[in-house]
Amino acid sequence: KQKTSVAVPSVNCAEMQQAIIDRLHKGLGTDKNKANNKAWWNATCQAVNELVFEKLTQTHQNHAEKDTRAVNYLSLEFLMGRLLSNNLQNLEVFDVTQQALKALGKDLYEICDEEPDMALGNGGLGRLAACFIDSLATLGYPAIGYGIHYEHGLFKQEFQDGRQIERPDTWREYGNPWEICRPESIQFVPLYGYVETVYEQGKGSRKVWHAGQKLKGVPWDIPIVGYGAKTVNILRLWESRSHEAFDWDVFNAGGYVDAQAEKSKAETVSKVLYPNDSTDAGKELRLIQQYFFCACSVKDILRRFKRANKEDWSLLPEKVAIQLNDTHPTIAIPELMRILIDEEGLEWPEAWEICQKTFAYTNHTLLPEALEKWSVALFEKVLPRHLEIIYEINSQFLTKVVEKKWPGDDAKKSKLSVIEESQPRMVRMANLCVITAYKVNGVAAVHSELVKTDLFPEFHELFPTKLVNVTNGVTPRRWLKACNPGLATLLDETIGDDWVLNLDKLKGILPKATDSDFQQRFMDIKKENKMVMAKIIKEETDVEVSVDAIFDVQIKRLHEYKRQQLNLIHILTLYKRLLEDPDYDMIPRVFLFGAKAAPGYHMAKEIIFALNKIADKVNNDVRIKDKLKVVFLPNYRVSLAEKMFPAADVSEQISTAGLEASGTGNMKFSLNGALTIGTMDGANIEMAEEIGAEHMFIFGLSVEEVKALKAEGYNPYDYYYNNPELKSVLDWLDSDFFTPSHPGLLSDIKRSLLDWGDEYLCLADYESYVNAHQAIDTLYRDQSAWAEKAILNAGAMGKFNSDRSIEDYATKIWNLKKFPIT
Ligand code: 26V
Repeated sequence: KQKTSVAVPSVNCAEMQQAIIDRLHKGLGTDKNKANNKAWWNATCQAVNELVFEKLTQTHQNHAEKDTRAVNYLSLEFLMGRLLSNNLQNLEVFDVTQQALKALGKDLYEICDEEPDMALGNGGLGRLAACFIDSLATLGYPAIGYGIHYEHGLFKQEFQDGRQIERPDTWREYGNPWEICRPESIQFVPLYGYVETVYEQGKGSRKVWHAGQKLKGVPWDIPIVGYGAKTVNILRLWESRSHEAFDWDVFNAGGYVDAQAEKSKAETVSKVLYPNDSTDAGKELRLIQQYFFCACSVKDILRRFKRANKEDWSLLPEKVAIQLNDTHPTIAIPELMRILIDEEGLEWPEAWEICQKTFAYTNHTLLPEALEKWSVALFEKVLPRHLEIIYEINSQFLTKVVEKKWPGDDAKKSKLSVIEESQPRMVRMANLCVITAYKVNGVAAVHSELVKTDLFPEFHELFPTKLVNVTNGVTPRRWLKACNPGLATLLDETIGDDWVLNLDKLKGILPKATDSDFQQRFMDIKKENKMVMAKIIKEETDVEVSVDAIFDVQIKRLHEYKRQQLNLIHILTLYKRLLEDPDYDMIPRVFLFGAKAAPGYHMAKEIIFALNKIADKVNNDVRIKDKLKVVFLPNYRVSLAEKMFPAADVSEQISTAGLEASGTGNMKFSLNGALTIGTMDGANIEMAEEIGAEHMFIFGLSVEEVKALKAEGYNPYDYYYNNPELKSVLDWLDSDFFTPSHPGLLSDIKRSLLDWGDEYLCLADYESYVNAHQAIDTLYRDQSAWAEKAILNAGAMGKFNSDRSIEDYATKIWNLKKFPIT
């Protein structure tokens, strides 16, 4: 096949060699004989930056000159992972750099492995933001990502005696070659204090917020290189520092030590990313984080706007779209109101109209415990002026909108109010978002429907065009081209290399699904990826696995609704069958897990512990002749994910129907040729539409069936007593079989599935899940039939790329135009 978009590297091999050597000398003060791999990595990054910065300046000048409409993506999380190999790919200089380093006696893959992950996010929501900014740049949309420059990203996970231990992540300990500090764009952020009403003759009154503290926000810019490197956007991350002028007062009053203490308090604001833990809900520092980053970002947006449009505020919604990634940046809404009214002197109606045309909000979860609420008292203390503004927005909404639609209906008012009249009173952030935003979107078709029917039905009645769907997607640059070079090459040869920019082209491999040569090559690539994974497993856990076994993988945050515990009881089922019948006929299976539990989430940590204990026992049991292995890889993160997706045969997407908003790992697996065992939930449903459900292993209750079962009263004991095999594996958890001489250590898992009600219906779906696994075993025996389905899966993934998601946002929500860089 002809190459369709021949990469023209902007540097040749000799130039790249020279650039790297130069950076070793002139950038790092070392040379090729002294440099360790870290230094080589750093020098390579610096050499890449010479290409990036030029394009960054070009993009910036173009956008500024034409004062183009841009989207501002506000997110507390950007789970970027590593940037070197991605930037090399997107600049189309990966091969040249590989050759250059080889000539210098270095291996590019080893050098890439030196890079610490930029783990400034928890999971799905943060990784989605990272895929989105890649797509925005690739498609040539003017966009800025705004976030926090955390000193410590998501904690590092270690296991001690099978239990999760959290250690600080130190990604930036020795600096970060990708970021550029922009002291010329610092911002100041007020906090605490009180609000004064100032009456002026003939002018009525105005509000003055006398802050009790001020923080300084220092921006760090990370260039985001689009594929093909025409557009280079930025991710702007704010770091908090103390505001010297503020501390100086204390200092002059003789409080040198106090001033230093104030300083370190200010610096704690961007110190650490909160793990998504319900125990963190309502923490003062988290609210300050949110406000700090929103205030810096809104001021930065307005500074750019003012430079181009002077004071014509009515133009703001034409020039600026602000996307709120979940409710975490909601405080940007009252902040924009405050600035327009208190600082720029606009009247309320005009400011409110501008806000309503500027903000859009994405909902990422229906779980009630994840819907953000803040106590009114905390708000009053930290952000007194914002609380006043929220009260005013709410009162106008209740009197002008709700009262008009449902006159005299107090129940409706109390349900829709931004203020929950509970003890203590709470501010509901999602309500504020839905009232203000001009569009609200869910992240997969079924999820967006549930947002309309279950989460916000009254809002949907009030604003029938506001709630929309944008199905998630993943970037094929990182999640196929970079992480699976074997498969990428096969695709290049088969369908041409422009699938990277037009993933619908993957359809081109569908006719090859039954071609035995193609099947063979496809499966050979899978085996090579499994060999790489097997080596990592050996290094990390000292467990030996066979690449002839089925690699069955569940990688995602640990949460009961994601049902790693269902996977666990299925593993016990197989183990028991093997112990009872040594000749039990099954294809050897390796169950792989990667998952972090929120530090305060007891049951999640128990599940990790149980899986580790079961792994110890299973992996060392000679009786089962290596037919079963269980491996829990520690410290699951983006860079490990990049090795696991390409090596998977089976993808576990087994959430209780209705609870996984979308999932994005499901897409990455299928794109890399794994078959899915999954429920009809989130994006699995749309994947089944694209692939054909008969090419997946769909099991379990549907959303409607879950609702019906819960309504009629679910009793897990019904399943326990009716299924002897299920009963025996659950009872096993009470013994000391997995924790010798310590019986009962795994009992909480059994209790949660029986006595505590099995909220996530594991037992209801157990039998159907076990049968689906049996079907996997059967299919795998026919390698050609398996290969055919794997190819049909990968070939059907065109829809699930983040370029399509971004085009949907651009047309359905942002009204954004591409901007060709000249
Ligand atoms: C909640 C909290 C609460 C307190 C502190 C920090 C924190 C951080 C995050 C969250 C909520 C996370 C919601 C989330 O990640 N949702 C996931 O979003 C993915 C992208 O849309 C989607 O694929 C997953 O299905 C969904 O669970």
